[in-house]
Amino acid sequence: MHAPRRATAVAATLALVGATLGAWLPSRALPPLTWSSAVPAEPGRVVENGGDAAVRLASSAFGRSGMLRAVVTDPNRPLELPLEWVDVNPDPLDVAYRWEPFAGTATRTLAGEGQLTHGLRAPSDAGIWRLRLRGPGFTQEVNDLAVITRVPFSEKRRGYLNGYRIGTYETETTGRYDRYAPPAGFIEVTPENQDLPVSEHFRLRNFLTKDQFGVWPKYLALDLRLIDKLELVIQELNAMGIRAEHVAVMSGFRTPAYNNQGVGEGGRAVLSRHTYGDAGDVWIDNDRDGYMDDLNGDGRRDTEDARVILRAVDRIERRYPELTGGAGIYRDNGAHGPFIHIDVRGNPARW
Ligand SMILES: [Ca+2]
Ligand SMILES: [Ca+2]
Repeated sequence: MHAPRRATAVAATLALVGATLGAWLPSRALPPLTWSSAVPAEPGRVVENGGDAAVRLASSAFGRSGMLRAVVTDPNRPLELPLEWVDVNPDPLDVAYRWEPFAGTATRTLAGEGQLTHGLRAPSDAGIWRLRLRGPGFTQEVNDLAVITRVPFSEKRRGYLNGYRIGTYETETTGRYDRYAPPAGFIEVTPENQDLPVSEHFRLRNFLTKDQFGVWPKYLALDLRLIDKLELVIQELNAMGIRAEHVAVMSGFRTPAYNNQGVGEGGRAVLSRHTYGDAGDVWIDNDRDGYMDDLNGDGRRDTEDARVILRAVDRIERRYPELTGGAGIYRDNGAHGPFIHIDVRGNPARW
């Protein structure tokens, strides 16, 4: 009898909090708290994880594909995570949060904590983190999604970041703010975190530049919209009746230093989307033999199979225009098999 009235009261409180905070925070700084009040309150419990959770992430946290397992942001930035309360008991006014480092992340300082009502703020250090919430009668770690904070671009000196060679972006001194501006930061990849899943099918190390094999840590620009798009392509292929379980990534992020080695001779562009971490050269490789699979079932493994992937890309871009980008098909050249380049540059391009 009382539940509906209580839910209304909570919604009203939240609206009030939102209005108050809106006066001094950027409008996008508030975590979009949403409530599902179906489950009755159960006071006094300690929740670690699993089905007894007090709070969960709404499906929008996992991308269009629902398959993302990480978000990438920068230290100290306001962070939106769509938290969804599974009951009306924890009043967000009383919920505190802190960041728990994992996957080898070392904390040099207190990395950030606060009250949820002030909005989430990303950890003050670069690394890999989990959100931990504590309220009256419960504590809970949000394990479904890793929060990755980047090392600021400004820490790159003379083409190197912490001993790792990155090179120079052509646009570093031009003051560009569009999609060809240098990335704001790089993900630090270590032996301990290289296997971190960024989505159901992909890990950090899949997108590293293929050089400096003995140098650690490595650095990576990675736009998770690319990962979301690749996951959607996998889903779309399976919906088309084409089995797609494993995607081989021949080339993901390419540092400008590495990319520029191929400018001219192999037709690489100076402002390649690979240097921004939003492009992948991939093929479907369910049998993991390092070569494109026969997707169209004609007994051959060639560019026609890459065209099958392109059809899935076209369908995804029609459905999600915000993931629009380039797609280009490349043939076997002896050094590599056929593959497709996919990116999320924002405008359609085909070659
Ligand atoms: Ca294969
Ligand atoms: Ca074929």
